[in-house]
Amino acid sequence: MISKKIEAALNKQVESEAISSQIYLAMASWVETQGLTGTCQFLYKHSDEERLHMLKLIRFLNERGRHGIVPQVKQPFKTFESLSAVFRQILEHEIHVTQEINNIISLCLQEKDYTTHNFMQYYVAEQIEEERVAKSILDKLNLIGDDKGGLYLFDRDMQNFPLQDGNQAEQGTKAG
Ligand code: OFO
Repeated sequence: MISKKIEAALNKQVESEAISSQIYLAMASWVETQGLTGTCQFLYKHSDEERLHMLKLIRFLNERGRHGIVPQVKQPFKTFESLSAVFRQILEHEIHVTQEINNIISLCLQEKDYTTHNFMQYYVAEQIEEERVAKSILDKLNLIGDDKGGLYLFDRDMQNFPLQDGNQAEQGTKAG
């Protein structure tokens, strides 16, 4: 069984993943209203992926004799300044989430909880990937600037942007 301290930290992370899912969902919805049908697909899928991150934590807590709590989440932003602003916000958000994951990792070491430490490696790898993806998309948008033709092609490519396999997260603790 994991300690109360680790339980609290993981439940805080459950909340953070729920917030991430809502943020991506709000972005997807706004982007869709702007006619960017490829980019909205990417963001809807990413919202689902964040939900799976949350679910994986809940299942792990329950399997380890504790209780995963479904949090109340406040409403995210409804509108955004621009597509670049969306991805700037995503990058900042993911850097913040990486810090949260790192804090859990150091708590695991403090508590000598090597099982949770091992489980959390999935999140460490995810954060490297998410920061990389956000940064590379932002770089592309910076290159495109105000070029409408470039934006059209960007949006078309985003439809098939490869995201991490959602099934991996769906497998509960097995992938951890
Ligand atoms: Fe859950 O990875 Fe983003 O926030």
